[in-house]
Amino acid sequence: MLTEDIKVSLLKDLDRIGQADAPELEALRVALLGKNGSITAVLKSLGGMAPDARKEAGAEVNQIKAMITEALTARKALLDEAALNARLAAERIDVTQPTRPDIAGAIHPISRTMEELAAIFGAMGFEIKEGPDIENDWNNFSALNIPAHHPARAMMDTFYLNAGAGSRPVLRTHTSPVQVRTMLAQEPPIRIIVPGRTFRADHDATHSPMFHQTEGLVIGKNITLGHLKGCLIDFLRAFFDAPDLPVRFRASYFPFTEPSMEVDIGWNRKTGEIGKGGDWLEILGSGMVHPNVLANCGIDPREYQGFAFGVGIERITMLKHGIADLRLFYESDVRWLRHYGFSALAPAMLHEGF
Ligand code: 2U9
Repeated sequence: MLTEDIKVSLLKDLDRIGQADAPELEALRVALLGKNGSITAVLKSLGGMAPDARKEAGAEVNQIKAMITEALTARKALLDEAALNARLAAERIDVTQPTRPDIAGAIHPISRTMEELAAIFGAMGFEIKEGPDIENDWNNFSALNIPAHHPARAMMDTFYLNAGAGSRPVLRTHTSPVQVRTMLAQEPPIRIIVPGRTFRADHDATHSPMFHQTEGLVIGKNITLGHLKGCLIDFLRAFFDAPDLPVRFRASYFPFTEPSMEVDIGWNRKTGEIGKGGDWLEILGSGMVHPNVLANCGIDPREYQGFAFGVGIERITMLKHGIADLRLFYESDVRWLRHYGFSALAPAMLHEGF
């Protein structure tokens, strides 16, 4: 049998539990049920009792332990609920407050153009893929039919990173490595666009060491130059919001496509107006994916073919919005951004036109 002293003390503790705040409650739990707690001590002391006394005392102490446990749990639930209610009251926000237009942010024109491309190509069934800025030599060059000493490597003014023996990581010079990764990872049909940051060691009014591209890749059976032309004409007319925009395809050379074509649009050289004026302006590069590139990426060129294209985001953004100097994009001048930026509340949506 438990001594009256112990019972009275435990019943007092029960009372204290009912009044405790959170830290006191935890202290009481430890003092009673913890490893060195008083109930734990009484339970341990049962071992030294005679069998009959142990049975009686055991029943009593277990009953008290159950009462204490229940009281601790109930008090904790009550305190938790009160704490939550206090937080909900304190953190209440007034959703009826008007917005503050003077400090509203704006979507950067580069982001806006990439969103517009996503909307246009999304409507044509393209998926959007992204990949790392730091690439290995194979993904950035070799897989794309640009071998070790090919002049295209020098042409691209590559930033090389220091690394251990054997490997030589690069800042990707185009987003093409993402297309390589995609072809290695999934079976055709493939229809993707790849927006992202790219890097070349070049810096003047029309070149930045960091710039943005969106490249596209379509791989399937019986994909032809006709698909390439239709797709790019539709893209350019939607992007420049000019249904009759003249588009011209001109033979060119890239190591990763064959045949390759540069794409020009009609404009007025004097006024900068796009769509009329009789002059031609080079706007993007494209071509049918070279069979070597398909084979390098695990796709049988006798079974599949496809087309690819690349567009410089800064360039088409400057043309569309009459931005004169590339460097303005990166100056983070909020006055400039307020003027050229776009509302976050009016995202790029194709059906409204851009
Ligand atoms: C794979 C196969 C083919 C991507 C292509 C171009 C043509 C092109 C330039 C446009 C302006 C780069 O930013 S820019 O200077 N790009 O002219 N890009 S075809 O061809 C690929 C890519 C990946 C696997």
